[in-house]
Amino acid sequence: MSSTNTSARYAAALVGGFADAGVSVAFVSPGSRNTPITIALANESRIEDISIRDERSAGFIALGYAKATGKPAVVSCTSGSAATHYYPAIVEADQSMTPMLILTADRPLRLRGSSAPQTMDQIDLYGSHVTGFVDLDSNRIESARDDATALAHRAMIAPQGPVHANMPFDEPLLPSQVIRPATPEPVAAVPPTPADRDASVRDLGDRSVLIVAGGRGFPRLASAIDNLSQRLRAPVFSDPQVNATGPNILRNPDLIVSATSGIPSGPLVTHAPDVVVRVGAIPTSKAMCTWLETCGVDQILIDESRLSDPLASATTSLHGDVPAILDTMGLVSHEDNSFLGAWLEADRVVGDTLRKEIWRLPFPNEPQIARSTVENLPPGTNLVVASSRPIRDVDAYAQPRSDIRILANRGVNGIDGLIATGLGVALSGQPTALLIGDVAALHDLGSLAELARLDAQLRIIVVNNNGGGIFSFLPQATSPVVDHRTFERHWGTPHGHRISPIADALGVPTSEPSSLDDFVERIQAPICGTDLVEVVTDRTANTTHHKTIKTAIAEALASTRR
Ligand SMILES: Cc1ncc(C[n+]2csc(CCOP(=O)(O)OP(=O)(O)O)c2C)c(N)n1
Ligand SMILES: [Mg+2]
Repeated sequence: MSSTNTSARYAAALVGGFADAGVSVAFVSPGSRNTPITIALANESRIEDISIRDERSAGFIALGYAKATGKPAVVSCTSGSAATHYYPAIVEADQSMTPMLILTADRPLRLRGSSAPQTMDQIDLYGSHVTGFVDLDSNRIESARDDATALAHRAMIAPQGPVHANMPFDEPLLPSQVIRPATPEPVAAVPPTPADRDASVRDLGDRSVLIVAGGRGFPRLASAIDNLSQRLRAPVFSDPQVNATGPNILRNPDLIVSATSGIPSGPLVTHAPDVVVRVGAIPTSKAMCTWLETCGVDQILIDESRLSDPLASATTSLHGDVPAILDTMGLVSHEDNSFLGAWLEADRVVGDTLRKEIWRLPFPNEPQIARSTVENLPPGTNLVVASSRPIRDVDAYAQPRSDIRILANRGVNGIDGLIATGLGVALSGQPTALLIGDVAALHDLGSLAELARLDAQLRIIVVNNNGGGIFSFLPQATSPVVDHRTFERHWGTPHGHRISPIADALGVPTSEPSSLDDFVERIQAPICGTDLVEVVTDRTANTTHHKTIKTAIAEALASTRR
């Protein structure tokens, strides 16, 4: 047993150190062993302490919060299996370079390896998926503030990511009186990401350049991409969540390359670039990834991830602060507009054809839902787009808007924790919408139960196609070795559930629009509290709709060459 108040004093100083470093939110899950941290957070006025019952939800909420604000949130839980529920959110945070501070309470050292209740080996619990791990010594009160600063610093320096502090706390867990941290000394806020001063300037001469951007987005990156694209007169092929803006972005990036695969008419064939500047992770567009892998065109990859390029197609790699590196590239402006002009013209043809085809389809259909969601959300909304069809449909069918921000979990592309991620984004204080499939929604029902208790502005739009619609686009759907019943049992996974009645039961207002106008009206409505809009679609009809659109686009692109 430690001396009176040791655990509480250590926790108060540690939490004070986090507040000094700029941390302003903590998601705390109930438990006894983390009592010193819970009390310290409750007493630290600079940090809002929010209680989340389910640690799995709490992890994803912290993830969403950090994606929205760029700042790490604390998650805190008791000892034992509680800590294991953070794992999926940590993996996503690690691979999408999202900062997070994970505090797991532990039994004191003398009980490690024993059969004491709620005791397990928590050392290095998250393995290589955290950017830092430390087993703190809660007897060393004098080092607590430094411990906090070091942890916050580790989470925020590039590459950003989750850090884990395990904290063995001995009894007494409760202090004998309220302990307030000493008045903070002025300490620098969370340090900015250091620029990569070693990046060499890349002179791209007068070569025609295509910029391809994937992974995460943030304002500094968007403006660096825009500036480079204008210097080089380069079209920008970008994932929705990069939130690229500017005159050179392709508004239909996926369709411009996917509709024309095999037909020698797309701009990748008629106006192939001399060099591709790849920014961040690979793009969502499968067609673009396939082209990058096989084209043999020079590719300069600029990234700060510690993960390697899955396409293994980069001819040069520059590693470090991505916007800073982009700013050092192509300093001699290009004069010739013809390459950019050809790509933008092809983009226009694709856009015109898409507009004609998409509104012809009978409501409800998934391309229309993706497009019309992005088109009609109130300005200033954050839109979280779930993995599976939603992100692919937004990529293919929605038109970029500079007055909303798109976020997605593209680190490991899980369909887990997405309601919680949306909730975390909403808790940053801005109205938020979440576009999500039915399987992903069912996967995170626990977070739907958390939602009703919290004061968040979140609209959940569920596209319910009664199963995993994405698998109908994969070879499993048509393979002779998979019969229809096996496909449905293991991939289609129909369940027959509506999400609305479940949400109703949990106190979330719901609607099921019966026409496109009705849907648009629901999406345009200001996001005040929480609500859920459910649209029921059909997986089989969906594949036909996609084919119809793509065929029309391929023909339109081909006819521009005749
Ligand atoms: C945690 C997790 N489990 C399983 C998968 C594999 N997976 C990818 S898409 C998908 C189906 C998703 O269905 P739904 O959310 O309804 O979206 P839809 O494909 O119908 O648009 C599954 C199970 C995954 N990506 N993540
Ligand atoms: Mg589905």
